[in-house]
Amino acid sequence: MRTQVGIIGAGPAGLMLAHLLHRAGIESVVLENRSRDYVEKRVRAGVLEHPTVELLRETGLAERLDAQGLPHHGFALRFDGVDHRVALTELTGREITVYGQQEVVKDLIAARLAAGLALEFEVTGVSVHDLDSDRPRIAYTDSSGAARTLECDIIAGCDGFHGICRPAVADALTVFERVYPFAWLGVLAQTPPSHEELIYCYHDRGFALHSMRSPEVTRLYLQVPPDEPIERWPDDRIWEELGTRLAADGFTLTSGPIMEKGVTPMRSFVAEPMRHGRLFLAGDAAHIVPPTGAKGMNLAIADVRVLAAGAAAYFSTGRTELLDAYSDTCLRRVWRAEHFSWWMTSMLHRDPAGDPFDQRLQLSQLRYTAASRAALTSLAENYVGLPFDAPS
Ligand code: RFL
Ligand code: PHB
Repeated sequence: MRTQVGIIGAGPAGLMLAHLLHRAGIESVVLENRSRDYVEKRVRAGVLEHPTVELLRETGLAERLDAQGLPHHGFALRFDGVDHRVALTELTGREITVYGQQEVVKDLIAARLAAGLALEFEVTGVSVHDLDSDRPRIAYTDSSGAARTLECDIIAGCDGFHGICRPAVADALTVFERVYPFAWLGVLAQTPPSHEELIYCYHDRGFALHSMRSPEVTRLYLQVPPDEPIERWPDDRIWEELGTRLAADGFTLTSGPIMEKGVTPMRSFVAEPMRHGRLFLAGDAAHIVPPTGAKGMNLAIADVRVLAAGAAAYFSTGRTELLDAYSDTCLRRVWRAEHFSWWMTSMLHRDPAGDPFDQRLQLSQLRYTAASRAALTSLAENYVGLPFDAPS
């Protein structure tokens, strides 16, 4: 079997890359080790940056997004029980859209299958070979148990943080990493949001976040210790803790049945360069941000936009300049998002070591951010997403 671009992973990065390549007339095969049902139900990100939404619109993927996505023009920073609004649209002229990552994934899968293009689920034993040659190969076993080899011009490693692509070239990469002394417990609840906007809340007992998926479904997070067993958090305890941390004058938290809950570790991670030979890493395969800045999925989409443009230039003219610049181009945006996510995380979470000096710095930063139009504008322009081609 042969294709131009072999794509490993059907998350936002792999599926969006396949979509952009198809629009540029480039053939690809997407290989995913999970089932379609699993990938479509995996609850993750919920905030789309302005440039992400524009790209989905420009490439014909926004029909459901425009009908069901929730445009947000601001969010609240809550501390000392008081809200300080970050007026995103007033400050930047742009907005974010709340639309679940799995909805984006569903839209991308539907578009790919409707066009009759190659997307294989439940493959196993994926490995990459001959990355330094001009005929790199992917070996795998398909869902019927047959051993396959896919010969490619380029391989895209879009297989997330726990995939096989980055480890396959680990010797050639430099890794930058920070692990935080806390995690997020996330819940999805069948209950209307308690506030029309997101609330990022700093509290003595730890960070809390009020978000949503629809007018009927609320998404909430609590800072918890790393590796916290979920069994320690029966639903009643979750609602009680959320109620305590999110308490504010005139605010009532509406509870309801919890449909899903899980604990996510927090990490900052970048592997450089994002390319080795004919293997290009994109999305979480190359970098991770803590979720506080809502950047992970948006970065994955930004990477594959750069990769698709490079591939289009290469396949139409044989020129490699854009592909050669892929890693440097992506890393500029990646490090901006790394800084922003680290900054939001550091400002809003309670360090379990509880250093009083750090806590006073945090409160000072929160007060200054909430009171200064310059600081608010900086936060807002990073949050809504810097333009793809902005210098950074
Ligand atoms: P994904 O989504 O992990 O997709 C990788 C795909 O590769 C498959 N795979 C393999 N396939 C074949 N062979 C193998 N050997 C394979 N190994 C793995 C996997 O099954 C999977 O389908 O990576 P991608 O595409 O780079 O997308 C990245 C995003 O998923 C991620 O950055 C975001 O979810 C992060 N994130 C958020 N991002 C945002 O932009 N906004 C948010 O509000 C936001 N909130 C979050 C988040 C992530 C969270 N968790 C659970 C990690 C909130 C949370 C709680
Ligand atoms: C979410 O709705 O899942 C969400 C929102 C904002 C974040 C992270 C996650 O910063």
